Amino acid sequence: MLTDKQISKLKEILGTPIKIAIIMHKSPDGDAVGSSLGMKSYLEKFGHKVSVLSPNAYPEFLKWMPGTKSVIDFEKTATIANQAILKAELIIFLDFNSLKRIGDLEIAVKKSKAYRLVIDHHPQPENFAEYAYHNAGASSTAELVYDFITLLGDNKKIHKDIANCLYAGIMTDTGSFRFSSTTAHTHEVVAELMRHGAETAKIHRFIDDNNRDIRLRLLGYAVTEKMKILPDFATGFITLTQSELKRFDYKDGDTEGLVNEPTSVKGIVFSALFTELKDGEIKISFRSKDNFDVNQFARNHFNGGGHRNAAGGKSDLSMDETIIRFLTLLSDYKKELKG
Ligand SMILES: [Mn+2]
Repeated sequence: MLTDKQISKLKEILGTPIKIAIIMHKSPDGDAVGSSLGMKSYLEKFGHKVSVLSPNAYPEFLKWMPGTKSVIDFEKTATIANQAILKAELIIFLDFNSLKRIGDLEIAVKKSKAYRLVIDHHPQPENFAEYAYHNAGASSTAELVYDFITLLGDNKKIHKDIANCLYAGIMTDTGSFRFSSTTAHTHEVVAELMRHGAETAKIHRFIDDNNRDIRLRLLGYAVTEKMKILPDFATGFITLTQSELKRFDYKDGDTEGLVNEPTSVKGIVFSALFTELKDGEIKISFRSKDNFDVNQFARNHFNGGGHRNAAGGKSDLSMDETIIRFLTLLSDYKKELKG
């Protein structure tokens, strides 16, 4: 959390127009993009020159957000991205807590002499910014960006564009207010965002009802043909190989939310989605209910991390080997899973 002294200093830094770089994590999700573009709209009200940087592309269903066209994709334009970082007087890191999550953008960040502010809600933060507004109990980074703007005394400056972006971040990170991370405060923030013009029904439509039909067929295939339910371990999982993804014309973001499906089966508390990337690496998403800690599970066994009930990891083994390893681990965790 920020001390009063730090808040005054941040107000002083932001007191005159400066150059600011906002950095999102790799494969940014709704919270990362919503927080970043909401923050950009807010800061631009004060005449700051704000660049938003992403390590790689982000899904089509988030491209309705105001400011989306200005996002600099490091994978496409590395030089422009690096220049934006080196010119910045303040770098803001949103929705991650380890520089590992920004790939090679880290190189320019390490060279930069700028002030650094991180706003995030992931557990076990690394210490890489002198200003850290961190709360692992927050539903989303977007909720924290709202709190941060309030902390600076600028609540009244929130307008429709900011409200829409922050609402999208909160809504996507809470699974539309279903996950246990959703608090009374989350709903209070959302109420405030609505008062400031957030167009909630429209945003749900943009995000939820924006499928290509082939995407829906991929999800149907994954659930019908590929989902395994293991009642003895209160676990469900889905695997998708490259050739299966290709068959359904896979685009970034197409499997968003799929990992939640097994947890909708009665009695299932742990779910995993294994996706084979183009380079053969297996990307894994984990979800859980109640006390089963997937952040710890991902950290311990799959080189990843995240939140207690939502985390990610990876495996360099083949898909089959990865699944054998996963099933072996399930036996070790049987007591916890069934407890
Ligand atoms: Mn988040």
